Amino acid sequence: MHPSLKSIRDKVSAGARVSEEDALALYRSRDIHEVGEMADLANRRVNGNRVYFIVNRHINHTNICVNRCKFCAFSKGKEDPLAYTMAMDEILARAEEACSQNATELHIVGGLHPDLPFDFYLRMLRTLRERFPEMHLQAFTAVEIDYFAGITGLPLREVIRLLKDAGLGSLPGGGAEIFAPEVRNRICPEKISGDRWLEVMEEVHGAGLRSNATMLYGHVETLASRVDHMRRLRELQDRTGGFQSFIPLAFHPKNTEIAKGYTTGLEDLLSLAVGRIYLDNFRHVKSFWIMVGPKVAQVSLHFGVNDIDGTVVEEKITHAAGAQTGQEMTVSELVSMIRQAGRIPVERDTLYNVVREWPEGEPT
Ligand code: V47
Ligand code: SF4
Repeated sequence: MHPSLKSIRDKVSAGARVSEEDALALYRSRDIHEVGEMADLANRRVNGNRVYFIVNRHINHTNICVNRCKFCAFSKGKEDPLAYTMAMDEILARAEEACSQNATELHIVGGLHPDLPFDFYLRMLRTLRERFPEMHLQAFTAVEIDYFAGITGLPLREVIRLLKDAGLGSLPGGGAEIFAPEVRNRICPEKISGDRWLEVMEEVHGAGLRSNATMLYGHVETLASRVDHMRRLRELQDRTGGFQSFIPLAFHPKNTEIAKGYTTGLEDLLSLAVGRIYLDNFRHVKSFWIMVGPKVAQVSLHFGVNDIDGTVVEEKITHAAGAQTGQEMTVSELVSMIRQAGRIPVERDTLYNVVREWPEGEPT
């Protein structure tokens, strides 16, 4: 073992917090076995052998966006022939299909549309809640919430209150990217700052809503900027406790303005494992199989991950940027993938209540 890893290992074994220097040393070591074992230990201490998944459906209601993030192949200008905005009927049809497949969550995110009024989003939530009262609505990134405040002139707190009253259940973790300004200004100069993303999340948590947190890696960021990103997440989580899961997102370069290759399996596993070790106040670390692929997602269950998202069904953001994965995973595929990894599959709802558990030996 690399000598600098020994003291980190001792901290992890003792359940003590690791420092930013430690996180950097873990990344730099590239010692996937050692880092993976530490992450596995940290994960199993809180989650045992259980691995969660969710039956959900993603809905990306529009790809029209006033921002032009350089890593984004999904967004289009209003006049682009590939631009689309779903009518309420199209959204409802997707929700209907999700309901018939026993989904418990709709995951709704879209671009920052120049013309849609705030009322469109409130109506969307209300209509979905009326028609599908059992379905949890996880919708709108912190970036979209900030945009709603901008177009209405309302304070953040009021925007969140109105969305919550209309049926918003929680927030996904998108839009975080990398907080450090020197990276953020290169990859998404028009996007809200990292500070503002964190401010929105603090307000969201203050309103009693939970959220996730992501980190986009594999573009122009440095390892130090990844650690800085996680430090800010850990600090906010210490204050609010409102984050449910950490999801590192692997950058996909196709059709984007960032000339980079795809991330490797080793980078993907290391990002998940270091996230688990450093973010000791996040209970859940999630592999988004759409981005890392089902094979790495499965192996990651031995590298600190305790959650695989999800059935998904339709995914446009990563597929616009060259993802080679499918867009849907069935429950039995998820269950057997988790089982083959020697773990106990648990279907969860958005807030990690157990929907169904597959004890060892029970057929799917
Ligand atoms: O914010 C955009 C990322 C995010 C690319 O909270 C890209 O449970 C890779 O946040 N290559 C949206 N990533 C998706 C997201 C998400 C996904 C799954 C689960 C959850 C959750 C959240 O996708 C964006 C951005 O960071 N993204 N373009 C790209 N070319
Ligand atoms: Fe718009 Fe989000 Fe794409 Fe940025 S990542 S261009 S904010 S849709």
